[in-house]
Amino acid sequence: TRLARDLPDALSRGQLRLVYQPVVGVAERRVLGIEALVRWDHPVLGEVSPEEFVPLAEDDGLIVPLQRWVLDQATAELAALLRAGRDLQLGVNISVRHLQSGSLVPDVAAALARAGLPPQRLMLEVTESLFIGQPDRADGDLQTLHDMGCVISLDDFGRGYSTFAYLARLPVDVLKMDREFLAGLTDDARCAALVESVIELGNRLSIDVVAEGVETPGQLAALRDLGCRYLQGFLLGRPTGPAELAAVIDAFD
Ligand code: G
Ligand code: G
Ligand code: MN
Ligand code: NA
Repeated sequence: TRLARDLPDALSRGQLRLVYQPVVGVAERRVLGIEALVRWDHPVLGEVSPEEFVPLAEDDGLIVPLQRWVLDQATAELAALLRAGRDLQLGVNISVRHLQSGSLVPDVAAALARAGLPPQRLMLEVTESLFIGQPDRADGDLQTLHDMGCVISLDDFGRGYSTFAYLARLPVDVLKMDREFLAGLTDDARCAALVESVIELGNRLSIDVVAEGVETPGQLAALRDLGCRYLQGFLLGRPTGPAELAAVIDAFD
């Protein structure tokens, strides 16, 4: 396909960029973190979603250089925000292929060193679907990253399966509750009970829970009432380029 053909040059031609979506603390009433989301501005096709090109990169052996670029770019942009006086954590989505390649640990260490960031500033977002199958070296590398001080989050929690087994097996600090949970939150008691259970699970395991996909004031109020402390979604802030990000962050203060 055209996308697969053009992808190898996208990096070298500077066609990739990052946007950032805020994560808001309910008690803190401010932006505590930002999640980096990659975009490809294709010269002919326009903006291409990572849902389309990340799988292509994974099949074509391009995912490691792509993820390295994401790590380097995002840590550099976070360092600039910290220098400008903001206090934030950075979330980066990780590909299991990068983890399995064995180079994620040195690539993360290099990005942090280059940007002059402590590992505690970096949250690595892994998707549970990545771990379907036998425990392997990826588990060990994730543990190493956790031991280094990086924050590990389980992304899209609840969408796949065997989620509880991952919690037993992996060093998870943060659960990002899949936005599917919010669909019926305000009008379906069973849905509210499910969300409450995930928050309770996090409390019992000392794992922070972030609700993803918060779109309405009603959802926000319901989540707050259920004790959810961290929120992300279009209501709190859309993914934004680095130029406008500081204004988005400051608008909460
Ligand atoms: O930002 P958007 O909603 O278009 O993201 C679509 C999907 O792409 C999400 O599942 C998101 O986690 C994933 N994604 C966004 N940025 C990255 C990235 O830098 N690396 C990887 N591996 N996935 C990403
Ligand atoms: O899989 P992951 O959680 O990384 O996916 C992030 C994607 O979710 C981003 O591409 C972002 O555009 C999308 N997203 C973020 N907030 C919302 C929201 O409130 N509603 C919907 N539908 N999508 C969202
Ligand atoms: Mn994510
Ligand atoms: Na998610």
